[in-house]
Amino acid sequence: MFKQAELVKTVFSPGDYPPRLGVEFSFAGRSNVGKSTLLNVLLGVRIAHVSGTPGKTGSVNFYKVDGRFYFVDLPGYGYARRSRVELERWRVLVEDYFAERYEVSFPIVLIDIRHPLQKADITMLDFLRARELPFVTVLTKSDKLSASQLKKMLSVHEKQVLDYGAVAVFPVSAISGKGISELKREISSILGSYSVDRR
Ligand SMILES: Nc1nc2c(ncn2[C@@H]2O[C@H](COP(=O)(O)OP(=O)(O)O)[C@@H](O)[C@H]2O)c(=O)[nH]1
Ligand SMILES: [Mg+2]
Repeated sequence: MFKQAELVKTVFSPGDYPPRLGVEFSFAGRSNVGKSTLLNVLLGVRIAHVSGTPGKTGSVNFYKVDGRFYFVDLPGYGYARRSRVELERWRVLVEDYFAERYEVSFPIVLIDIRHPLQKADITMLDFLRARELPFVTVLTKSDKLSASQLKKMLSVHEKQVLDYGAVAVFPVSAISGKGISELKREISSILGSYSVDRR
């Protein structure tokens, strides 16, 4: 479905963005939630760096997909051992990104399905709700739960994120591939229906 991808820009400072292409999908989540892994699975290539050590990437990475839209990899949040200065850098960069790309950015928020919402998840969800930004939620690592736990956590998360403004929720596993084609279909459908005048 997504055939070709290239990293076109790694942004460390506010304002330094590539030209708009129309809609872009901005992936957000706590560090270690599985963001790089999901990007690689969606794109079918090992393009995003999967890290054993959380909290490494402090940049906004723009992947151009099939020459026509971006997947934007936002810096991960919630890494406990991050300094105040780094946290502030994160906030400034992410706030600037959404201020600059408000009209074109469609957030995809990743949450680890195994755990209830963490403080950092809630900060991100509050941020999106305050800006009235609709978003898609991806619940990662579904392979780590039993069928009954999965059902329970899915309903817990669904209830909360729909309240925050999620338009759809997808439990996925990068290991089994479960939920990936449904997520791809959602992304394609947003691409198809998107108009810059929407907001
Ligand atoms: N079991 C399982 N592990 C996953 C899944 N997605 C990611 N991981 C693992 O979680 C860890 C963090 O993944 P990474 O993609 O680097 O997370 P990021 O920090 O959010 O970019 C790695 O060890 C991945 O192999 C998944 O769906 N299932
Ligand atoms: Mg990563």
